[in-house]
Amino acid sequence: MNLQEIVTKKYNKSIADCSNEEIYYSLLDMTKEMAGEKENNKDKKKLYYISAEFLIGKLLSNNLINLGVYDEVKELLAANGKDIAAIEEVEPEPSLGNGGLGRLAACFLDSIATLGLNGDGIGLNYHYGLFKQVFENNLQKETKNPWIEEQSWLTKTDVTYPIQFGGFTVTSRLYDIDVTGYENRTNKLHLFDIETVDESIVGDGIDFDKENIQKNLTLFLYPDDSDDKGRLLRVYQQYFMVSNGARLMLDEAVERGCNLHDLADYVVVQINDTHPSMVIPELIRLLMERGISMDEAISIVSKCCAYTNHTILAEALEKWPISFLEKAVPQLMPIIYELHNRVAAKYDDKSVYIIDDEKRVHMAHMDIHYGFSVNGVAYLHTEILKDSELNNFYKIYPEKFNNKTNGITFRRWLLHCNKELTALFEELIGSGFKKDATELEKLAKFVDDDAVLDKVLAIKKDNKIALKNYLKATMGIDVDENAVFDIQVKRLHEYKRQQMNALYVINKYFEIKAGKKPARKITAIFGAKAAPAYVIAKDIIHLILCLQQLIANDPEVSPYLQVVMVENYNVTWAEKLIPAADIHEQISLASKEASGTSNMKFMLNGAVAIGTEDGANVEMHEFVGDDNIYIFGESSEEVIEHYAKADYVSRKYYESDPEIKRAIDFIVSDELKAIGKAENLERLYNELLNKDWFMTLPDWQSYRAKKDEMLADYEDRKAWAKKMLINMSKAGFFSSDRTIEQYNTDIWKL
Ligand code: 26Q
Repeated sequence: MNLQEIVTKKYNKSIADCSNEEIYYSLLDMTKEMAGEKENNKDKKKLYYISAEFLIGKLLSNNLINLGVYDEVKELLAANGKDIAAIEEVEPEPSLGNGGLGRLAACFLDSIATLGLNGDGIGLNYHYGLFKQVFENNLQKETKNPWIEEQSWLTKTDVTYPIQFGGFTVTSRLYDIDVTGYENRTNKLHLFDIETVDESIVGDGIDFDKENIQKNLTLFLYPDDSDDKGRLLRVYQQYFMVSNGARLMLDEAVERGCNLHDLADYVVVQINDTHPSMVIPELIRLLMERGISMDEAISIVSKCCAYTNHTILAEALEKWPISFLEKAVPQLMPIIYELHNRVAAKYDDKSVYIIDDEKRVHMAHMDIHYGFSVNGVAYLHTEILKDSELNNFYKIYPEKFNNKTNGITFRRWLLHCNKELTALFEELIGSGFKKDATELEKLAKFVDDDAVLDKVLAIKKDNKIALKNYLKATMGIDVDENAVFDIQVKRLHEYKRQQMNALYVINKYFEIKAGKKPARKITAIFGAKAAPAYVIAKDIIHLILCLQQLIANDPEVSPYLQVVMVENYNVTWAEKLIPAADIHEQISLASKEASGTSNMKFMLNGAVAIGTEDGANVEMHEFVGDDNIYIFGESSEEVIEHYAKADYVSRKYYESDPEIKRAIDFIVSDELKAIGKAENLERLYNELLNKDWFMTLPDWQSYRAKKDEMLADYEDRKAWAKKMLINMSKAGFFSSDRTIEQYNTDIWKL
């Protein structure tokens, strides 16, 4: 049915008479119907990308683009007096992920379908996505973030499984979301749920009874931290996900003719960090239940499972106490003991054991021993895994280790979010880049074409104006499109060093006060959620919000400097912010950011990076050369050495550098305390002065100098436009289509 037919059937109205909501629900039906017609799941071998997070974002426009009907729908709506952008606003964002890892999973599903590969996602149907962030008195508050309405992208299936936990059993229910490929097949995102979840146990905030598993199992996506009760619930969630996933894989394989002994010819499982690692013992258990010996089951599963590591932060490597697993999933423990014993019998080195002396199960160790592939997510990250973090494993299994540098889907991060730039590319190099992103290299031949450079600058300006209007409409904030938009958006974490950017702002504030005015107004834009229990991260947000208020109210400074922290940064915000950026901040402490993916999105949209040699920045730097990216700071080797020697003392930098001292002292100044809370500001001040675990101060002067150089270069508009064009022309490598092709060639072999 076409849109008019659906609208007539559903509401018995004309399109013109419908509300935006009615149009949205009708488009939802239309899209689902079109996606369903493209379904195509006949190949023998199938990939399951299993992940606790899929940060899919709004789906309407993306699906319309992928199904090839976006322009048609937009024109039809316009002819009936409707604006597609207003209809997009109606869709709630499914925020089923924390950040990079979850968004990566969503980009990968898009590319898997676009490349026509037989691969589905498996995850959980969280009723509340990542908490909604609200600012109150310059502090972050968290509220629940529902996204499931009466009509949504979810399709209820008749697949249900009994899932056993220690002492009780729950009944699952599978819901599917269509994953439309760009002009190709439709795959599925399988999200498991239980019917007894009770949304009424949550008040306005995000607190709830963590012990009633029947009522809370899939209620919330975990923000990346929690107390012990929360951690136990997380184990229940993880097992629920993998047990359902494993049953689905086996059932589907059998349906395709598999006899289970040859499972590895039918199934490959990509384990997205350690959150789904229990899929390994669960698959073994289920195979044994179906009559296969333990030896053989272990051997089969080891040929099916591949593991991706997304972090080297020690605190993020999951280690579950045996007591948790005994309580939640006792049936897995005999298998985990057996997997451990086989390792212990073979190797003396306790650092590669699955169970440690403190009776904790190291999930990553299980993945590495009993999976056939281990990959990092950028060149540098994989090298660090091999050389240090996982070196003891690399020595045992060199052949398992491989790199898969992350990528992003250009459908969402160019075609959808930057239509004007997409149109310019098409005019210049044709539309081949939509299917083969490396064709963007053809843009390089226009670096000396003034007319093209002018167009690139004009499009950037238009996008800045669009962001200006959106900021005004949503937050009541005025920005000036002639300012340089310097943007840092990502989760708030000390290693990502938003605090360093804030110290730059403070220093600029002092310079302006002293009469040293920048050539052009600088608008420093931040967007970040802090984990609810991450105290220092919340203090950094507080500092940024206090600076925003202080500077806005200072007529001496505000013509030259502005701070904007957007509330509730999410995928929807990213789609507005990234096309409008002049400068993007990728300033993590070298060695700590596994890859980063916003760096790729900004690059593709013609922003220029200031960054450390970290994560995928290293590869970006190689592609664009020294003149088109601003690199500063200590190298990952130097940083790793500081940690090894434990020789970093932040106070030394504070005492020997008057600029640093002035900036840090300002955090606890009377001016800021008059706006903010002394307790938070003092805690942050003390942290920087006495600890600074992520080494902000040693990199600060080189950061300041590099950013000043960058801002000066920005004034040569033509030279800057060239940098933009070169960045865009080199972004093709960072398409997730390339990443997925590499996963398939090296790991999945579909
Ligand atoms: C841990 C324990 C309990 C609950 C939650 C978690 C948890 C949740 C999310 C731990 C980690 C995450 C997310 C990690 C993540 O997003 N990592 C990022 O992955 C990106 C994709 O590979 C990289 O680009 C980033 O560099 C990396 O930080």
